[in-house]
Amino acid sequence: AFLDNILKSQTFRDGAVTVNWIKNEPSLFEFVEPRNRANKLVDFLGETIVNGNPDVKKKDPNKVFSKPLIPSFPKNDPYPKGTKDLLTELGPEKFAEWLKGEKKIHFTDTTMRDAHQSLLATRMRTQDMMKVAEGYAKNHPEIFSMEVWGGATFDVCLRFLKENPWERLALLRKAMPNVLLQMLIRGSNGVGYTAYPDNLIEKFVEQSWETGVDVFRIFDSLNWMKSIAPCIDHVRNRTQGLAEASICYTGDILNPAKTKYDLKYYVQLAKDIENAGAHILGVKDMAGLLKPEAAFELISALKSEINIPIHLHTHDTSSIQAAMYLKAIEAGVDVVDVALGGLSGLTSQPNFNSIVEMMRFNERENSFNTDKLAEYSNYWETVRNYYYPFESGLKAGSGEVYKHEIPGGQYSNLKGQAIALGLEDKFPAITKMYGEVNQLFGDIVKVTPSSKVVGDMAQYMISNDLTVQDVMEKGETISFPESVKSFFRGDLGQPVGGFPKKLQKIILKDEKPYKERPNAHLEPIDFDKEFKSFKRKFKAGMGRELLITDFLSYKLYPKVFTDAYNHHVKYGNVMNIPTKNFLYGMEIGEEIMVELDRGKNVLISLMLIGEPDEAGNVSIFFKVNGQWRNVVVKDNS
Ligand code: 3PY
Ligand code: ZN
Repeated sequence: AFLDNILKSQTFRDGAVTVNWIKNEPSLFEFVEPRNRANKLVDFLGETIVNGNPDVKKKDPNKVFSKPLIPSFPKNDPYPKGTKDLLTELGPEKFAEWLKGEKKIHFTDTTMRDAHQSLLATRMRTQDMMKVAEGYAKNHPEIFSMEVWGGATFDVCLRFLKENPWERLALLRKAMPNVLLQMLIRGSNGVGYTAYPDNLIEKFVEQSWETGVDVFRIFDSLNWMKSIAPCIDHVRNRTQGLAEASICYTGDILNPAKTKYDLKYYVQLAKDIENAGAHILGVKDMAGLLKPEAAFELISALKSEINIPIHLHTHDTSSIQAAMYLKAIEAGVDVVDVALGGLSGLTSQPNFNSIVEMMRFNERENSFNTDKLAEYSNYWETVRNYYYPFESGLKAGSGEVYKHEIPGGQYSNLKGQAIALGLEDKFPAITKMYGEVNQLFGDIVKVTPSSKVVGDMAQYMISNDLTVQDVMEKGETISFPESVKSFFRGDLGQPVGGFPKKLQKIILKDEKPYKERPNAHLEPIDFDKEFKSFKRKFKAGMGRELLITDFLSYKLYPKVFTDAYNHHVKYGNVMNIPTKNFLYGMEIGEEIMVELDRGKNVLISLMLIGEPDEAGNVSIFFKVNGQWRNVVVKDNS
């Protein structure tokens, strides 16, 4: 269209072209095309080229990327049978029995959820997963499950990646129809940081199943059965999936001085979980505190006391968790969580590739094609480069984790925050304070969202130069962080052994705490009425009908959803822009292909970038499917 305008221009035809001609003839830039989806993408790219992606705080101009190699797979072959087929055939009860009867050790691959949540601040984009999803499911149908959803991914998808988490799930389901897909759900807190009405969680579970989740790993951040049990019911009543309810492991059962969370405590909790109807027991070692010998004792005791299969999760923050798995496997655990090499280790899960090798010739060996697994590990290692701004900077495992007990996902976040704030030297002080705050709070279970409360308090105390003694002695004069007040009010439920009374009074001042389920204070959602008004409020902007899943996103994260919606109205669906360009814009001469719709691609090349004018506006020239397109972006620097 730009070239057409040039050819049509009288000035051009008269041969009166001067250096300023292009600048002085705005009609050259008037294109007749409607503002279609391709144009919106170009607007997004223009904005990113000039002002950067707002989520990328520090860009390395010298960074070079290599192209990830996608492992080959038998494209035209049907999917080999996997665990999803077995679940469909047997139903959840019989499936759990089958699993319990299996001799070989089974593996859950967390690469697409917890691994990048714990190493790359959850920023992995759908596109990078989709490039390998079908091939992985065809090459490795022996996998027990793929953890692909829930935890922090829901929030981050919408907030930072401007993707629809439900779309991610649906796409992965389609690409991996033969193996179980797994999610992490925080009991009554859903995929959020606070309790939601029961009927919202129920609808969320139902829609997650409808869209593709098979295994629901349910936990509560205080191990509170009153938050876990209703969620088990939702899975049993609304889905044909598996309720994997979890105990969150903290402390050290081998330490006789630590009596709060001892073996008896965990066995009782496991029994409560089994009695509440769970199909599988999860043991969620979110901070990687479970030591090898302790794992042997714990798993042995659980195996003899309960009848459902056991699925073990850990983080390799200490760097010795492969040893722990070996002992747990010896004691009879049924499934362990691992991440592909390139995204494993440190605050992520132990290395899948190596654990498979560790088990070779063991009586519980589960053999995988390790050459293929290595290709996938290499793929993720290369893809990981694109996400370098989100790396935590952690270089080695840490034995300190047994002191501060910070969960894997939170550890890398706190470290990243400290570096970003120039407080790297204060990081040891923050982690130490985290441990002290935990004791001050009565030694609580720490996992999202209770871990966030402890982290908020520790950071608050370090930045305000407060000691535990200051809090206890001068607490009336301190205005505590909102999350801390909310926790002591009872909004996250009741901790094991209750709240420390004196501290609770100091923090809440005149406010009254409560002991019922937080949901008792929340109005149920009137779906008919509210969904209708939601559709009126957000009509027309998505270019498609609004769905109940959109409504759920909105109810869980109203502001985040609204921002993502506005982004969508302005820029369209940015999910298919290649990650390099989504995060860093384009270089002159670069040509990219973006899928608009299934099979409908648009070819975008960046031709030139003008100098900013006096008002700071920059003209950027693209070719979109061979047609010139110009966007003007205000440089905000
Ligand atoms: C989450 O809740 O996101 C977690 O990964 C907890 O470990
Ligand atoms: Zn985890």
